[in-house]
Amino acid sequence: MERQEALTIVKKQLTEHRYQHTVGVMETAIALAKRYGADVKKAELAAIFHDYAKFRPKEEMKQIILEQNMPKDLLSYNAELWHAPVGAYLVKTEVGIDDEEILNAIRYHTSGRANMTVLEKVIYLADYIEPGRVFPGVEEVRELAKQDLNQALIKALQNTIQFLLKKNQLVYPDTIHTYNSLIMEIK
Ligand code: DGI
Ligand code: FE
Ligand code: FE
Ligand code: FE
Repeated sequence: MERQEALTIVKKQLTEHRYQHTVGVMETAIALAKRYGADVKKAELAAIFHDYAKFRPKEEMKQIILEQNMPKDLLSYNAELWHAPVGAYLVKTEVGIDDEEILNAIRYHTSGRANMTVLEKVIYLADYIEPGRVFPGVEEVRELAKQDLNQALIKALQNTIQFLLKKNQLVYPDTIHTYNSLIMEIK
C-alpha cells in the first residue's frame, strides 16, 4: 500500500491532533529504520497505522480482546494498553494488511515485549520521540536515539515505568519484560 492511501485511510480514524502525531511517528520511524537497518517501507506502514484503534469505544475493544483470544489480563490493566493489540487486529481485518512484522510492530507499540525485532523497536521509539512529543525526558531519549537504539529504548522504558510508579498505576508485565530484555541484550 502506498503512503498516501494509508494516510487517507487512517485520517478518518483519528482526531487532527492524533493525525499530526501519526505523521510525526511516520517521519521519525523512516529515519530510525534507515539508521538501524529495519525495512523502511514496513516501518512507514506500521507507523501510519500504529494508533488506528486509539478512538474505538472501550466496549468494542474489550469485546475484540475477548473474542479474538488476546491476553485477558489486558482487561485488568489500563485501557490505554488496549488500542495496540486491537489496532493490529483491525488493521488486518479492516485495512487488509497481513504482514505479521507490521502487525506485531502495531501490536507491541505501547507495552513492547521481550526480544523485540528492530522494526518493533523502531516503532516503539518513534512513537516516544516524534517531534510533537513534549514530556520531560524526551530530549535525552532523542539524543540517545541518534547513537544507540537499545540505550534510547532503555531510557524510554525507565521514564515510562517511573511515570507509572509515581502515579500509583499498574505496570503491565510486558512493559517490565521489555525493560529486562533490553538490559540483558546490552550485557
Ligand atoms: O498512543 P500514544 O499516546 O501515542 O502512545 P502509547 O501507545 O505508547 O500509549 C502511551 C500510554 O500508555 C501512556 O499513557 C503510558 C501507557 N502505558 C504504557 N505502558 C503501560 C502503560 N500504562 C499502564 N498502566 N501500564 C503499562 O505498563
Ligand atoms: Fe499508541
Ligand atoms: Fe509508546
Ligand atoms: Fe502513538
